Amino acid sequence: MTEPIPPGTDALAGDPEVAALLAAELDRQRTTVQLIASENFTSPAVLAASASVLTNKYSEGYPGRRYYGGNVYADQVEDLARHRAASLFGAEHANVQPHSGASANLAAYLALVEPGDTILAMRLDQGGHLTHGSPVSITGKTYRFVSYGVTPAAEDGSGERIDLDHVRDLARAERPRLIVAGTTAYSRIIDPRPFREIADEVGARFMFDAAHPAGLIAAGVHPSPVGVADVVTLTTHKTLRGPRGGAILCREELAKAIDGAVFPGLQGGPLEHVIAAKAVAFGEAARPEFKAYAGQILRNAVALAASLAGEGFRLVAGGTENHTVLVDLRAFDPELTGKQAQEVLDRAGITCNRNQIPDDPRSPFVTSGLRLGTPAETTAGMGEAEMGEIGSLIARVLSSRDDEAAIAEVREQVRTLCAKFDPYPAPLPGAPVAGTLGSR
Ligand code: DSN
Repeated sequence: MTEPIPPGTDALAGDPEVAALLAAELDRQRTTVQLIASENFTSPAVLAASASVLTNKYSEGYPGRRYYGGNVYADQVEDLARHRAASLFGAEHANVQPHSGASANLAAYLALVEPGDTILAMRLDQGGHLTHGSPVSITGKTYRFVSYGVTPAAEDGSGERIDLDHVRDLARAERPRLIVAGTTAYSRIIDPRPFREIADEVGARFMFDAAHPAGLIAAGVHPSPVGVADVVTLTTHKTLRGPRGGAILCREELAKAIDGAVFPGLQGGPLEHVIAAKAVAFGEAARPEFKAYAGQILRNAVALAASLAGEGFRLVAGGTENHTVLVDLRAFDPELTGKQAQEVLDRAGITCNRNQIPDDPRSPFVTSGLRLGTPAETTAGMGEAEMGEIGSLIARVLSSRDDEAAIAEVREQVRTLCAKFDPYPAPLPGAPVAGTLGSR
């Protein structure tokens, strides 16, 4: 029989190789700046739930209708998670089993359309997602996607907004069965209502992929698509600050189709330990502090955008209204690719990802842009002043990318900054001993 592991013990002492890697990753997260727009620092409570004994349990089916015995507590955990999700977002029904945002999107398609049907969604290089019909995704191979994009760039920053005229024209011409709104690299608010009107006009269903703004929506700082769209898919680990995973919200009339699409349509056993962590995150997001947190995410994004613009970077869509800043590197340095920028920033302790900008002449692997986001460092306690400093550090690194001394100097400045904003100042339950592999 295995002994229960008390919180706070070094549970991985018997596996020093994995323990050292996890300690090094914890150290990386604490000593470098995290600007990946789709990442966050979960609470210790979320970490504890996702590292719980529910990982041992098979629970195929849904609460009260499982294919395995012993689900008395798994049922209660999943019920709690789906009730909290529905209440947080004001939805009639929630499915909390999708393993990821991609699984949630696939399940929604499975529930709403047939293979070969036409779906209208945003193109990847315009800010959409792989699961919005990219030819390399199973979505693009299974359904007939037609893509919309953004308006042309404008000098005054008023361009690069979702082109609703194009959405309407395409919908009228192509008569899709489903219209998808939602993005992974778009820095402006997405109003779900015009999409609803267009969908109604052409007799299509409307799905909103809220993977990125889910936390902003929960906090009321982004318009809610719940009750406007037929189905809302989301991830729990981005602005929502929960464990890695997905969820789907819908009206009661679609509940059976959505549930059946997730299981048995697409997935087998749900990850009940992750569902427990989702329940914790939904509970945390319902608190007043979360609303304040979400407001700070937005203010920090505006401050980061202003700092970067002041350093000579062109911002896609002229700035930001959400957690994301999309940078077109070409005005700063026409030779600098997103890939080079990401790599040199990594060496300076600034973590972000390269991203295509609308109509990018470079490939998705190289790109001309960087995507930055503020959810993680806002969790760590950074504010507008720190965002200003980070914008200047980014400019310094990118303008001295062959100067190792300058990069090392920024690395030290980043280390000093991060020491003041530690996302995990207290020891984590069961955390391995830090430092075994040394610091980056
Ligand atoms: N990987 C997610 C993101 O970074 O936005 C999308 O799948």
